[in-house]
Amino acid sequence: MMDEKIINTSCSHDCGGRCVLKPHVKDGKIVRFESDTGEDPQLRACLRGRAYRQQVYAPDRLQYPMKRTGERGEGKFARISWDEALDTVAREMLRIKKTYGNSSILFLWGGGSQAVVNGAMAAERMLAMFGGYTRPWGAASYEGPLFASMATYGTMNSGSARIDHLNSKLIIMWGWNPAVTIWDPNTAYTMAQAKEKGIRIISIDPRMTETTATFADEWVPIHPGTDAAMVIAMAYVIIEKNLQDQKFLDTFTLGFDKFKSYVLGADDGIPKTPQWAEKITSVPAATIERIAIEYATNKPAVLIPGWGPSRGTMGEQFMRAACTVIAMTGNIGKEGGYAGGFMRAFHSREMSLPKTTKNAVETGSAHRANSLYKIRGAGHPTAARMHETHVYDAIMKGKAGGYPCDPKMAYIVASDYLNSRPNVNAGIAAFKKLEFVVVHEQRMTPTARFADILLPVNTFMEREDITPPWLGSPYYLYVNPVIPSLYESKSDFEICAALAPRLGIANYTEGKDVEGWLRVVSEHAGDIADFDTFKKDGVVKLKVEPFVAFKKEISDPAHHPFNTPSGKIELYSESLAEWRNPQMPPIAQYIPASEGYGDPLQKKYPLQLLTSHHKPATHSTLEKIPWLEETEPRRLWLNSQDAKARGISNNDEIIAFNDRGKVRIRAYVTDRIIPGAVCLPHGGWFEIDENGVDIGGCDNTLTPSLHSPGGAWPANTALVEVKKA
Ligand SMILES: Nc1nc2c(c(=O)[nH]1)N[C@H]1C(S)=C(S)[C@@H](COP(=O)(O)OP(=O)(O)OC[C@H]3O[C@@H](n4cnc5c(=O)[nH]c(N)nc54)[C@H](O)[C@@H]3O)O[C@H]1N2
Ligand SMILES: Nc1nc2c(c(=O)[nH]1)N[C@H]1C(S)=C(S)[C@@H](COP(=O)(O)OP(=O)(O)OC[C@H]3O[C@@H](n4cnc5c(=O)[nH]c(N)nc54)[C@H](O)[C@@H]3O)O[C@H]1N2
Ligand SMILES: [Mo]
Repeated sequence: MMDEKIINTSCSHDCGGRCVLKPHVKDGKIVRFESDTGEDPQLRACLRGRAYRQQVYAPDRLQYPMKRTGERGEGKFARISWDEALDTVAREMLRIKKTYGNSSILFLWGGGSQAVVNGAMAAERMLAMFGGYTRPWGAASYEGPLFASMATYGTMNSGSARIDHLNSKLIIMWGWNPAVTIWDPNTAYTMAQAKEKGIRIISIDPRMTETTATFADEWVPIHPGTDAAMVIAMAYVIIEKNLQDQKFLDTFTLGFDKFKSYVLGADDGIPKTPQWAEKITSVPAATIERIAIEYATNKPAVLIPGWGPSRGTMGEQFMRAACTVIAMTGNIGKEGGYAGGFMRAFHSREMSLPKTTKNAVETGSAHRANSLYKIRGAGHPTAARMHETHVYDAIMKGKAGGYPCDPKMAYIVASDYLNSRPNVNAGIAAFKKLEFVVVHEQRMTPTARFADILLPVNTFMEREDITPPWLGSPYYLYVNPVIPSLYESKSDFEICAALAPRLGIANYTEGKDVEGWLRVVSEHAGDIADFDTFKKDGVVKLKVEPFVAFKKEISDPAHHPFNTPSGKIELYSESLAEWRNPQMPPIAQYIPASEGYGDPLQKKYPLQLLTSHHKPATHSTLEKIPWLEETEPRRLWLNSQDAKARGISNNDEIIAFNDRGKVRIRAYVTDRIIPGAVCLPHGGWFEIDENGVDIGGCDNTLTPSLHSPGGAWPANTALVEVKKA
């Protein structure tokens, strides 16, 4: 131990956490990890952080810059020097800019590094200074919840401190699996405390997750994509029994009467009874009725509407419906309640590099749709962007297809783009059409294989940065360098700083090194007392009151209106009414999704695909890490009835397929998933064999290029069939 050094640093991948890591270094090598041993609340690392040694020292770490030698995507590369790599990238970018204009440069970024300086932000800054770029819109994680939150509450700060759940009498987890997805480091600990305290916990999820198995008193399996119907039937029960908090509705909300007439069937002649919802959701009417009464009569109560059920092509309707039923019970702005929506808890600030240069490609660009602007406010997507799920179509068709630009090159940073975006085969075809692809990567991912120039990036063990928490928890983490950059790898910031002058950008760093930028960002946050102590300790834990969203709005409505056009919680939205889009009604409704329940395509592809986040990986980061794979190999969850009907046994090789692709993988035959649904956990690295079959097990080989009217992704909206391989 004597010659081991312990360094205070932190994890900055996009895995729902952001935790303290204390690597022990011996002879220049990381030999083991400790995590937070300090004061409460401890920010303890999960299995992924603790296995990080195998990521740092992965045998497929990219060691030096490379150029493509075979066909694009074939994976054949030759080693080149940094000078040759950067000169080539600069030459191609200058050529493309001159020939086609800046809008032809696609910036395809992801959450590989969720820190301030390194990752996507370093390149964003450089590309803005280069004259601009085209970026897609539509956040994979939460576009549906964000939209619903803005439409209903006018803010994304609609969460509560996790610890506040201990003040409630009932917790309903609706498509929420924090034992695996973390959702801020102390969530599972709080749920354990809630269970110990005897708080009743219900989980509504097509799968019996580890969260359900560990914490819930009751599991309610539901048919994926139909949740809005169950929520609306709960509203029916509450209205019928007159259990709604009418005073709350009258004081704080707009449009309950319009929602009520929909629920009672005044307009379409269909009362949204539990019996109506049972046929759609497969949840027994009696269960729906009982849970509705439990929720309306045990106060305060928490209903957590997860992002998983909202990550579908009707995603925002579930979230809008959930917020409506939450408002009906008056569980908003109160300790022990919960407002749902986006669910950011506003304890700490979001952090980013100062945006000194605007993206000129978007300057002056009209709002995508005036009505979307009204809902999304300052964060609205402009007409210069295409949705993430339409990028491949945009590459194929360009302006002639109605898109804002003719994409010619892709600059990819911190994203295994082809793997983590829907419809892999469409992506492969589109990428072959581009003139130039540059990728900053750590490992030989499926997207890296499609690069023309591949630039090796170091890990957060090899550089300096700051990591803000995932959803506004009260802390900040410092990333201290633990070992020197391995091989010839560089940080994203170093790469951009070396490339910028070649692109004619004179002042990329503004004379500041990384620490210099981090000092600026820390000061800007305003709640970090002393930068040097922060850097030394690796963590600042903020002493703040546990946040409860909308406390002020509820306790003092005269002075604190909601941030919506009407100043109320908008169960009915005039801005949405202006859309006149039956797929985006002004009140929450159950609307069947295409490739969802009831789609005639079910005759050909009867199984509903879920692509939930996977315990051993963070999307496609940390794939093929042996210690992690051992904890849970990626297999396709298949109910035993569906398996039997197809002659499939546990661990058999199967093919899951639809018109977009075929995936070969082993089956996990289990009653932990509702019949009629299958789950291929997100993130497997695709590998298309000579027969067109993905033998790498990538979920997105099967997902469609569709999004909801509000921009939600189709991650849990796809139909497939499964057969023995
Ligand atoms: N281990 C791990 N943790 C992660 C990540 C990771 O990749 N790996 N990624 C992080 C990131 S970036 C994000 S955005 C979050 C995502 O966090 P979530 O969106 O909460 O995660 P998911 O696993 O997609 O979905 C949560 C649950 O919703 C259920 N679900 C899916 N569809 C439906 C439905 O139609 N109805 C109902 N009732 N339930 C449904 C799934 O079965 C799953 O148990 O996780 C973060 N944490
Ligand atoms: N079907 C389906 N698809 C999904 C989801 C789903 O639930 N189902 N979830 C979606 C969600 S919520 C999200 S957030 C997205 C995530 O999508 P992405 O953000 O694209 O995430 P990854 O696929 O993990 O790719 C991140 C890459 O960054 C690399 N990397 C790590 N650190 C660094 C760094 O410092 N610099 C650089 N340059 N690279 C680095 C990693 O090696 C990895 O290859 O996926 C979405 N895709
Ligand atoms: Mo995400």
